[in-house]
This record gives sequence, structure tokens and C-alpha cells, in this order.
Amino acid sequence: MATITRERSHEIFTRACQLMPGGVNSPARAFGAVGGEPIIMQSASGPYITDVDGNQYVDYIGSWGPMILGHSNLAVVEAVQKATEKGTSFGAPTAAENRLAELVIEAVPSIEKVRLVNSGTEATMSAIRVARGYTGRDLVIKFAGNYHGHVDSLLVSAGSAAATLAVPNSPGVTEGTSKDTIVLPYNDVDKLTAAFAEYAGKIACVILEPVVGNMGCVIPHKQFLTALRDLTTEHGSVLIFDEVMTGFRVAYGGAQSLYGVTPDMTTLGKIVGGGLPLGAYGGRAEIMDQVLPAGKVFQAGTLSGNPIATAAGTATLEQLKSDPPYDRLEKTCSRLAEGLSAAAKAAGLEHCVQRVGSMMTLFFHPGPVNSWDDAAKCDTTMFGKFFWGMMDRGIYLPCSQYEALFVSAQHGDDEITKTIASAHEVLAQIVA
Ligand code: KE4
Repeated sequence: MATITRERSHEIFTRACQLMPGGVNSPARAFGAVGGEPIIMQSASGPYITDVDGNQYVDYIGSWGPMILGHSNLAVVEAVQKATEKGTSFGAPTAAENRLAELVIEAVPSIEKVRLVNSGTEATMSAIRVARGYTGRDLVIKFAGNYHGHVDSLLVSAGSAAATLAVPNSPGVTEGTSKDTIVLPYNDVDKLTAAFAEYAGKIACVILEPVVGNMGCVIPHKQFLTALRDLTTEHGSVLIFDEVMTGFRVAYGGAQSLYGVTPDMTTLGKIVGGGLPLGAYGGRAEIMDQVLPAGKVFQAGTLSGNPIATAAGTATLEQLKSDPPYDRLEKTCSRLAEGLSAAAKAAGLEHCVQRVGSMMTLFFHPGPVNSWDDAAKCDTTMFGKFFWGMMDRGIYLPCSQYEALFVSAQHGDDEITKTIASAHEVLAQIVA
């Protein structure tokens, strides 16, 4: 195996640490969970990403989800170029926003009206405010190991980077903000039922990842989704599916169309923006008509519905709609899941692989992983060794046991074969 050198990356990262906290603009990419330095990337195409030292990797992060079509998708690049030539931001309504809104409303069962914003965090923060405004209630239920962006009231036992940093409540989140948030175990119907009994009439909304990506890939039990829908309906609370990661990922209509459970509101991000800064939240018209200026719930944004971001999102959704990659992804990803499991089995390692469509996780835990309590027992040291062994063989996995990996429509047989072969080599070496 040729030795990979990363001098240029080290140089740039050293400088970055003098300029930006931890040298990064988001902790998830800081490699905190796997040790070592993050690698400075410079370009990406199809299933590949290339670092500043010229090393190429099969990319399973895909910008943490948006790149389902693969990097530098021609139609997306051309749409962005064309839009840019007309100007980059107007701060005025455009027909392009109508087009993206139509695609979202047509695709997502729960959405009758939608508001475009600039990130998944903005989408979830806004959806909670609207749910509180619509119900006149304060309390929010979320689930341990679920991450919904850096919303103050939800940074309580968040998953993703916060979970990795083992910081249940981020400094700076006040008691006042977190006192209205109830944190329950995912997939626990009894605890959910008990919470509704205890706080009857006070719960504004329940927000969850309908397939969790932020404690690794954790799959909802059917009875959990049914209980969520029944209890929120019975108690007049708003059910919010945070589909920032699962939207257009696990199915074109998201997890709600895959499982046939329709929430009252949905938040979107990542794929809906085609890799540019764009999020969205939507739901039943009677709820969304509470949003200013139709209603009184305030929410605003200078760059909301930005013409370049909407161009990238529209080009992405139009491709997913006209040539859905989901059957192909199902075949590619089941082969990858089986291959990773076979490699861990051959090395005699306790493990399980959990997958929904083209998002999956190899857990170093005997499984099943149904909640944060299970996920917290994973062998994260083993994951760190696995991560770097794969990295040095040109396979770029998510840099935490508590992140899902993503496969794009551009990942072909060669990439999957190389990944599985590398996993066999790396895990055999670790246990030798
Ligand atoms: P953004 O604000 O990062 O666009 O979206 C927040 C968010 C909301 N909901 C879910 C289910 C999410 O997964 C996310 C963001 N996901 C992380 C990765 N697990 C983004 C990576 C990062 O923070 O750098």
C-alpha cells in the first residue's frame, strides 16, 4: 500500500487553527471522535474527493448528506452557473422559489405550504417556534441521540458532534431555554406515553429524526412511529419529522413516505439545497399560515430562497424525480452493508450494520442499536482505528461512530469492491 503523505494538509490546518476555533467551521468535521487532524480537501467529483496533497478518496460523507447525486453533478453545476450570471441575491421574491416550493410540496406528503430558509438548524428552530405559536404551548419533546442543529432549546443530549463531545448541555444554553425541553429515549413507547400523561395539554410539539443518522443509523420501530402519530393527534400536539437528513435520501418523499406515517410538519435541508446553503420547513396550510406575514409567528432571512441555492436544489430534485436512483442505491448499499459486516465478522469483531436505503452505519456493538443508551456502548476506539485504516487506503468514512455514511448514485461496483476489500484488510490488521 503506497504511503499517503499529507504535508500540505497539515500546513493549511495549522494556519486554520490560528484563524478559526479548532481550525474548522463545524465541529463535526474536526475529527474529534477519531483523533488526528482533519484533512484539507480541495475538489470532488462523482464518488471521489481529493485532498490538497492530491490524495483521492472514495467519499462516504458526501458533505454529510447533500451529495446523493455525487459531487459536481453536471446539471447542478450548469444550473448554478446560469443562475449566477443573472445575479447572486436580490432580497426579493423570484419565480425560482415557486418552482422549488412546488417540487417540495409535491414530493413530501405532510407539506401543503413551505418556507425556504438557509440551513437545517434554521428549519428546525423555526418549526418549533411555529408549533409553539400554533398551539400556544411551551413544551417540546425530543429524543436522546437525535440532533436537530444547534438550536439552543435542543442542545440537550444532542447526538452528532455534541454527543461525540460528550457535552449533554452546551455551555451558553440557559436553564431558561432548556427547561421547556423533555428528552426521552428513542423507540420507547412507554416513556413517550408517560410523558404525554404527565404533561397533558402542555406539549407544543414532538420532534424526531424519523430515521436517526446522528447516533449512527438507528431505525424507528413501527409501533414507535404509530404511537407518536396517535399521541400527538390525541393531545393536539404538533408532530415534526426532522427530515433534514432523510428527506429525498431514504425515499423521494422522505421517511414519511417510506413508512406511511404523515407528521404535521417536516423540516428539510442537505439534499433539498443540492449542496448549497438551503433548508426548508413546511406542513399543513393551517399551521404554516401562522408564519409572518400570513400570520404572526416571526421568522425571516436575508438570503432565504437565494436564487443560486434554489437553482442547485431544483436541479437536484428534478433529477431525483425524473430518474430516481433509489432502486440502484438499494442494490449498491445492501452489497456494501453485507460486505462491511462480513469484514467485521471475519475479524471476529462484535458488530452490527444498520441501514435504510443509502444511509448506514457499521456499529462496533453487537446490536441491535435502538437508542442512545445502546449507541453509547459502542467501541469508539475501534471505530477510530478503523476510520484511519480506511483513510490510509483511500476510503473517506464519516469521522465518528455516531454519524451515518452516505452512498451516492455515482458509487459503482469498483468503489464498493475497493471499500469492502479495504475493510477486510484494515480490520484483520487491527485484530492481528
Ligand atoms: P444544518 O444546520 O447543519 O444544515 O442542519 C442541522 C441538522 C438538522 N437535523 C438533522 C437531522 C441533521 O442531521 C442536521 C445536521 N447534520 C450534521 C451531521 N450529522 C451536519 C454536519 C455538521 O454539523 O457539520
